[in-house]
Amino acid sequence: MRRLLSGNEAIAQGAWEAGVHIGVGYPGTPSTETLENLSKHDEVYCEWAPNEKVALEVAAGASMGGARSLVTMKHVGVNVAADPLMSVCNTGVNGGLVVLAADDPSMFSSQNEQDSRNYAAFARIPMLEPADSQEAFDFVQRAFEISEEFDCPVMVRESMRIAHTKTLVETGESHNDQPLRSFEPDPAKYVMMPGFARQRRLFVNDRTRKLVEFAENSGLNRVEMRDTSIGVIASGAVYQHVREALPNASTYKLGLSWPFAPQSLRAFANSVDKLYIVEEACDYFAEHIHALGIRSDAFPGIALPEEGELTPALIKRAFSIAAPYAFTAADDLPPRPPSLCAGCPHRLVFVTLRNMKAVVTGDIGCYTLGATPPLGAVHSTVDMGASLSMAHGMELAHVQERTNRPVVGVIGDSTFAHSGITSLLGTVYNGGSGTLCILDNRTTAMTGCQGNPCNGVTLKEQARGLSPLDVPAGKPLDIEGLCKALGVDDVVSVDSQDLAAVKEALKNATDSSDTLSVIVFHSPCRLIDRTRKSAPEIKNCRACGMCIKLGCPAIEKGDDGKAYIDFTQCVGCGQCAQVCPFGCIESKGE
Ligand SMILES: Cc1ncc(C[n+]2csc(CCOP(=O)(O)OP(=O)(O)O)c2C)c(N)n1
Repeated sequence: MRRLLSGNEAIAQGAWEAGVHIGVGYPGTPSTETLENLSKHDEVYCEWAPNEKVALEVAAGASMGGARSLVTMKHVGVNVAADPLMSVCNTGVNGGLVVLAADDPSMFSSQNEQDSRNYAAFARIPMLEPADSQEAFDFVQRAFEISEEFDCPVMVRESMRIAHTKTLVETGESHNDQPLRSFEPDPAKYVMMPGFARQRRLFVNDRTRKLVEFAENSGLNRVEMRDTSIGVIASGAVYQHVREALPNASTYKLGLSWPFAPQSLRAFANSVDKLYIVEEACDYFAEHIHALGIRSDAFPGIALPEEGELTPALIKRAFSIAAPYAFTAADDLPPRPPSLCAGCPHRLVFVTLRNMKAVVTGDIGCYTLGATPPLGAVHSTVDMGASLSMAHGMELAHVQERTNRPVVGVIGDSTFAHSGITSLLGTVYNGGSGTLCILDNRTTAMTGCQGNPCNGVTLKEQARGLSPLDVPAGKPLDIEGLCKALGVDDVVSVDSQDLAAVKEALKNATDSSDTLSVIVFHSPCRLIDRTRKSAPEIKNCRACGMCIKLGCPAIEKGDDGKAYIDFTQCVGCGQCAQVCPFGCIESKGE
């Protein structure tokens, strides 16, 4: 059947047709929809893990037990999963184990730009890199076969352009009902203590030699000879851009980004006059191909940028071909910086922290937007879970005493479950004090409102239509109970839509600077709780600007300096009525 599928949909379809038994991952753009699509199939058990390390370990266990397993994550998730990855590449697999790493060149939705291909070379496991949805579908099936044939996990790498672009795919019709492989205990293979690990290291070296032989004839790389004056090596979406920019050039399209096939690369290099390597945001191919003794030529035109996504226009410029258009936004478009949604339950916490002049170590989620004007309340965002441990580090550097500003760590519920728990434990263990805020909006909002341990809704339940608001009582994590169990004495719960309560809780916590306080702010994300109240009315506005400083997209400042409500965006949350010092904003209630 021919279908129009995104790369993520195609990977889910391919995995299903390959008879995958288990899908596990942690959400992260651009990988998220893969597992969401796979979870719709009754034959496949899927779950969100609290983080990528756990996801990979669950998949590794399932694979060891004989199940074909797919584990999905975004590129930074591979950092979190790197510890098990580097050892599972030694143990090898039983059922096929495929790791999807979704990269985000240009950082459309990420805190850094890194290339997961380096991980495949580092771990010495094959990496397949599709250039369209058909290949995404085909390659994931090949990946399971290669994993089982060579006894190793296999990575599939997609960039955002492949993950989210829809192209035609010839799919099969049916789930391949793979039997579970039998499980035989094998400590020498799976118990990685030094004596066994050394033996497995030899196995990995031997496997690497076999994989290089395989690379030469796998059919995953494709040589396309056209005009031999120019030869280009490229992969993934960049290959498509090369075809568009240089339709007559010969191409060596890498579908297997590790290991390389030295003989066929050399043969291609020798068959063209000039050899160019075109890749985005890193020199991965160049470094490896040059290391094989294959030289490439410098671009005749303007060098390719060292960061960000490539486009056909940029590639044309590198070859001194006039590019008729460039994908840049027109200069006269009004800027539209990201902001928290109207009614977002995170907003009043940041307004209060800003007004208190707190030093805030932030984290990754919608609430990172607490850093943007007019809130401007967040001073760091590094990686998931860092807020709490960095607040402890600030304490060790005596920032509060030296600046006379309270230091506050702020983390979301999903991020707390991901890696905040151990950070908090570290602070408790080492006798730290300070103030930590957990913003529980009942969901993993940033990546599309997935379930997580704090709301308790599972991926399979969500696939059946359950909302994070409908979870049966008792199943969600008791965040306050957990914090107390970790040893935090001062734990309070606050409604984050109640400004007076938010202020009081933050004042109490930061006043007692020698105590460790955790404030758990509760109120559901507006994307899962869609109830709207009538927009409030503004009467006799004095143009003080206090409500404008909320940064709510539903409030505008008119030319007269007064505030106006955009009724199409307002959800009637009442936050603006609470900050108006003159009582000019009247909530209309239900
Ligand atoms: C290691 C890692 N995995 C995944 C992501 C993608 N990601 C960004 S924010 C986020 C979760 C945010 O959820 P939560 O902490 O509940 O905050 P909310 O967005 O709901 O405010 C995720 C999964 C990431 N940035 N880093």
